[in-house]
Amino acid sequence: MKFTMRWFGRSFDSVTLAQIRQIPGVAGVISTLYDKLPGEIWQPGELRALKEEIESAGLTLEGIESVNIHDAIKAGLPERDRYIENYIRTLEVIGQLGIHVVCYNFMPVFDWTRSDLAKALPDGSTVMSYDQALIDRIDRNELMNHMGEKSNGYLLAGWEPERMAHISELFRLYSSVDEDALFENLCYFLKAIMPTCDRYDIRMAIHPDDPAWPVFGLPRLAGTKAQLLRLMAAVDDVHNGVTLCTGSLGSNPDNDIPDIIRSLAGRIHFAHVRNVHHLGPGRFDEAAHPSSEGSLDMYAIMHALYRTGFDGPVRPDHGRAIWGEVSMPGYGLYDRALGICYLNGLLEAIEKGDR
Ligand code: DNO
Repeated sequence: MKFTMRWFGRSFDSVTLAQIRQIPGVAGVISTLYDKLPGEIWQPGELRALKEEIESAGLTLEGIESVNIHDAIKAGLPERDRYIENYIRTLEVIGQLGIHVVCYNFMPVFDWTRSDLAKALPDGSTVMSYDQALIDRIDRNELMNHMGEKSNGYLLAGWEPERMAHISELFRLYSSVDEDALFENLCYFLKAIMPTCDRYDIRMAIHPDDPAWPVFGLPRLAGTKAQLLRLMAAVDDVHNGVTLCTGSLGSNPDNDIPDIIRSLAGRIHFAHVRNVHHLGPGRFDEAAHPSSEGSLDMYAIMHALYRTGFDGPVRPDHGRAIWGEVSMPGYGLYDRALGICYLNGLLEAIEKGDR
């Protein structure tokens, strides 16, 4: 597996490529054209410039997170074919530049959701946190303002202000879309893009729902082993795969992550490896990466990835805010760098123990 860091681009990230280059064991980044709206066609020159900037810093571009999907595709509107066509154009640009992993999600209205982006812990660090009871008290139309309050002024991934300005319309759009309809819309989309993915060997990697249960009554289709296996079987092409996000799947204590990894062997194309601390039903804090700091067994997770022959990019995910760092919530340098060194150490121990 290849250790990477997510990087949002020089205009959006508080972390620099030069800093990432100095993290031991990290040779690549996962990036995107962060200001593209869902549905826009990416231009070759823009992506080439991003790739060259990364390479001239001595790193490689190992994958795209994300190419976001237009709501017309998710909701199955008549104009979806036009947006699928645009998505295919973008995949061609990605494929022609030799990039082989694309992460995306199929969550209606919002990408990931949290009730607090900076919950203070006794040690003075802050973490992102989720409490269903708090979410239930927030007017769904106000969620953007709520999330914005502790965003440190950064643009949050998947919370495009342009889309959120029309949040009531978005909720209306999905009012007649249940889980089965959403699933059909996803399969329709995947079947349409598979020939392009096959041609360029682009491995699509759906990001699990975060949290891994329905929020605001919106349907969810990627939060359990059964849902992910159903999707793999429905479009049975290796290019239809999964981003194994341990924090998102792990938000639900019923999900056995090492078992999910084994069940999806060969279809995991990207891994986000982070820890969560379960606080009770519908409640969790994000945690520092080591097993001792949260509820997940990180050794068992890395062991399952190793044993199933996973050879894609892996990255640490949401870190705590520590040592006074101010960044996009979850995406500071310090705690993610600690996290990836720990994951690398686990892997070394697993590999050597296996000899
Ligand atoms: C949040 C991320 C998500 C993820 C998307 C993938 O920090 O994990 O925004 O990138 O769901 O499309």
